Amino acid sequence: MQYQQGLATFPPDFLWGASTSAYQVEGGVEGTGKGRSIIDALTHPEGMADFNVASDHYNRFKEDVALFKELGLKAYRFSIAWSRIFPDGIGEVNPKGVEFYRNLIDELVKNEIEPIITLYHFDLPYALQKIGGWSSRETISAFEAYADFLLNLFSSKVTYWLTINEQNTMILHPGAIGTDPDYPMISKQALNQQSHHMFLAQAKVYQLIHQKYPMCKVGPAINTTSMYQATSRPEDAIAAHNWETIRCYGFLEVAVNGRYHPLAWRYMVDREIAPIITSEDESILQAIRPDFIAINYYSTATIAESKGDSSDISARAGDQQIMLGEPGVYRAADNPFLDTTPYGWVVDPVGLRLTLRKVYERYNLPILISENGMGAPDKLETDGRIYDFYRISFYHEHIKQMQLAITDGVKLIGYCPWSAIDLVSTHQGYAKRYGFIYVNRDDNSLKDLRRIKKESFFWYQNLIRKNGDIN
Ligand code: BGP
Repeated sequence: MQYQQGLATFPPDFLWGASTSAYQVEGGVEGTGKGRSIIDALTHPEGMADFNVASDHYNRFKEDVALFKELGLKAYRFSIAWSRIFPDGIGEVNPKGVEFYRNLIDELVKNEIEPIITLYHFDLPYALQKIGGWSSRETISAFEAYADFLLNLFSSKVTYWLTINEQNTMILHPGAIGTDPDYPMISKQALNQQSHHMFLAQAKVYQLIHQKYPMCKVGPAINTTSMYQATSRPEDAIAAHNWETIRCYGFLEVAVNGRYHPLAWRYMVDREIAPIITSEDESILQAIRPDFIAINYYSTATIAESKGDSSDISARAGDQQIMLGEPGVYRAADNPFLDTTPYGWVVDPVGLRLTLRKVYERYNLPILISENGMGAPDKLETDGRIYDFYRISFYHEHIKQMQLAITDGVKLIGYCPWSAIDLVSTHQGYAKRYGFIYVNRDDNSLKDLRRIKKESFFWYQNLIRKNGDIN
């Protein structure tokens, strides 16, 4: 739709922010009282950064927050490392961990940056994994106790709480991110059972927040996108709808409305991979809705009808954004109208507008974009600068589409691009950078970990100053 009366402007309290996650940015793994997480147990290919030092944010958070302030951030979305608080996932507390997050939050508040906390971003405590991880219902109560502990400490300073980052990525692509030590030996039914337990844990935290901490707001953070049909053949449209439902709305529907999406459920039952659900579970899921929805949006995908055999599975390497196909469900296709990043992720700003419309019309809840960004092998030039104009153009186009989505009627409350500062990618090392702030290290050497503002830093700073007035 084209608008005759001009575009809506971003609301005055719009949360211009940026994101990170604990294990990808903090470091501080040894000598800090932190327990091991499943991420600490991963092995890394030779020559690729591990997460031990990451961007050393654990030791340099004050300097980083000062840079966030200079950038003009109104919000900073970060995650708390569960095993930094409870080294064993439950029970004894690590006081140094509490102190670290208390200091970080105080520093943010002092600088008038709204802290947005993700409770759990891929890094389950290893001690819980040893007793079954998300396959065990014990993890549900451990998560609730962990959330209660943090809310008790920080609810007066932190309004926005995200429960679980990208549950759909953990369930559908556990191999890519390394979030399930049993993969590939784990069945799809077991993964869906884990997912069900995550939904329950999340619903318990919604309830906890609404009953005990009513000044706070809570929401899920699902990786959400739109699937295009490869041609106007109706069969392609069905395939695109199949995969969009199974990958995105199958998760959002439970997280928001507390019910399994009928198509996603049928897909699981047919393949004998559905979770076991009790009637008590159903009432827990249905008891309460979140206050807002956070979405992580990077790319769209294009989908054709399945041929029903193994030729549906693409030979390329898949990950959370690169679809592979599934016989009887969908086949991945290329989109001749869209470019990709150097890492093969489709760049589609208009798809963001479409996705925002779809999420809002379905759920009628405020939306926070909790991730969106472009991974690229940025280069520090001899003049000491990083000319990431491709990232500026990526953000420019996406923000234009956000403004259109707001004009369409979507209630968008904030934008937290990935990432505030360079950090370690989930599975592609340090060369794949996302930050507004460059960190002087690479996969093979920690160098001096110096912080350097990229061109995109100055661009975003100016954009925030003008409250997103892009034209
Ligand atoms: C999301 C994750 C993030 C982040 C981002 C970029 O799926 O929530 O943790 O890393 O993707 O992905 P990557 O690091 O794989 O490039």
